[in-house]
Formats: sequence, C-alpha cells, structure tokens
Amino acid sequence: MYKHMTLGEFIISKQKEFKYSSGELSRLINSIRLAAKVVNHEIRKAGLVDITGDAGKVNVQGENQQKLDVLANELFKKNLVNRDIVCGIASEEEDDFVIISGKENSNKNRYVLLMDPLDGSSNIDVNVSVGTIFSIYHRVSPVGTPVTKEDFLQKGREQVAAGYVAYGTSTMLVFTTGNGVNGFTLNPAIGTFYLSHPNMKYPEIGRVYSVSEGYFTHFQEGMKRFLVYCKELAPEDNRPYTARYIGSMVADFHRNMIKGGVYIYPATAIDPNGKLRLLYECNPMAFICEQAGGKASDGFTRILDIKPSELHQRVPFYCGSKLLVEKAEEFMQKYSEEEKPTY
Ligand code: P6P
Repeated sequence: MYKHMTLGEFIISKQKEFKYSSGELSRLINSIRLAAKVVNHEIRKAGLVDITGDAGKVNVQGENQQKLDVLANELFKKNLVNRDIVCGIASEEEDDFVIISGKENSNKNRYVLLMDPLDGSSNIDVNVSVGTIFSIYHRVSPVGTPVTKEDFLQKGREQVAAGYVAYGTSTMLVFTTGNGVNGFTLNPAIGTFYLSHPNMKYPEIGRVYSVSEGYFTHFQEGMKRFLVYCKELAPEDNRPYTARYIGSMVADFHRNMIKGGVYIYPATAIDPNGKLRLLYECNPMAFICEQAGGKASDGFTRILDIKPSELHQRVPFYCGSKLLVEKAEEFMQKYSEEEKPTY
C-alpha cells in the first residue's frame, strides 16, 4: 500500500544509531508520536467545539475548557509520564521544571525533555499552522536522585534528539537524533506516520527571508541593513529575495528548510534579547537546522554553544540556509558589534 517506511519501522531500523540507548530513546520518541496524534486530533476540530479561547470556561460538551496550548502541554506530559522514560520536563507552559520521579519513585530515568507544546497557538483562532517543539537530553545529575535545574540548563550541543510537529495542511513529525533529519507525514485515515522526507537538507541557495518587518524601526542597524540588502535589485545574486512570514516559527522554519531561506527573530529596542526561548524553541530548531546543513546563531554566537542560565531565557535567533545566516551575521558584526548579546 505505502512504499514508505512507517515511523515505528524507522525507529527500529535506526535503534543502533541512538547513542547509548537501550531502547529508551526509541520509546521516548514513540510517546511523542502518540501525543502528537492526540494533539493533532484536538487541533483539527478546534473551530468546531470551541475549545480555543481562554482557559476556565466550559465548552459545548460541558468539559472544562482548556486553551489548546494548555491542553497540548497536559497531553504531552501525560504520555511522557505514562511511558516512565523521563525524569523531568520543562515547558513553556510551566513556570518551573517538573520532577518526574517515575515508577516506585525511583528517579531511575535518564532523559529530560523540554518543549513548547504549541508554538504559535494564537494562530489557531485564525486557522493558521502551529507547531510543537521538543528537545531531549541525557540528565547530568546522578540517576536515582531527583532531577535538578542543571539537567535542563545544558548547552544545546548536548542534545541527544530534537524535533517538531508541524500541524499544517498535513501533520508532519520532523526530528533528528544527531544523524541527519527525517520527516514523517501522518496518514490521518489510519493514524500512521510515514517517512515522506528522508534526510532533509537545506538547498545550497536560499531566497526567502522570514522577519516580522513591522518592528523595523526597533531593529539594530545591522538588521536594518540586512533587510535593505534583501530588497535590493541584484538579479545576478537572486535579489530581491522573497518575504514569507507566517507568524508561526515551526511553519516558517519548515518551509525554509525545504525551499531555502532564513528565519530571524532579532533583538529589538523593545525586547533586547528577542522573543524566542533558548531552551525549548531555539536549541531544538538549531540542532535540526545544523543537522540539515544550515546555520543557527544569535547574530554573533552559535546557538548550540550558548550556556543557558534560566529556563525561559530569550535569545535573538537567526536560523536557516548557511549563506543567508552568514550574510545577516556579516551586517550585524559590521554595524551592531557593540550590541552583541552577552550571557
Ligand atoms: P510576532 C509565536 O508566538 C512565535 O513564538 C513564533 O512562532 C513566531 O515566529 C513569532 O512568535 C511571532 O512573533 O512578534 O511576529 O507576532
């Protein structure tokens, strides 16, 4: 029926490549797969049962109404706890990290997971794509003890896996375990993900830039100069480039990885560290980006080399086709070096 491998078959076939894994990482990715299908089901019916809107109201079935991002957070947490694989979870929807002591309160589990359960959730009300982003590390604290904040504050280059679910015209799960990036498309009729995008790589040349240009007056000089560069008439250099900005980073990132392009959420005078969160947005997307041959920085420093200090810290984010990121970095280093982020 389908010539493509299923996600389950893929995980089994790649089992030996999962560093030091005794099958736990496979089970962890399988639990994400299940949660993604449940969240996908809730999203696809959002407009029908009025489950969007503010938490606390009662929806048409008389259920306690939850905003979809709160619901997605609970669904992913429940699946992860039930599979008894992680010792801790950090989430955009949780003020602090969540200690998962596991069966018999053993704290024996070796992985921590960080996630943005539903990035871009404000787009749900206007029927625009949204995404889930996840990041996985081995714990650094001793097995058998409760997880600590240090387990979550590791540099992005220590990730053992990272991925996203794109709830778009189709639902895709895209992830890496450090051996390339593979994309799986959900067949909703049978609830199975099929390998539709093996070994995803950025095209050598990219012509798309994804920036919220409404903030132009608040951008640093280097960023302003890069945007002017993108719009100049230079046919020999494929310029002017094409502006595409969905307001949902997973969707912009996914398109740029396939078509070639750069996504930038820079520092502004209003938000000197930008808007995006290092731990559960920038680090996982940067890991995927680099595995697909792209580049990810804060305009100056490689994202995966930044030592986090806080769970919800923000960083400026330049991510996509290597040549486009390097051109943006060139302008930042030439015109905004004095505003380089410090950590
Ligand atoms: P703005 C969604 O809230 C998000 O985190 C990203 O997915 C998206 O690219 C960005 O913020 C949109 O932010 O300021 O342009 O509305």
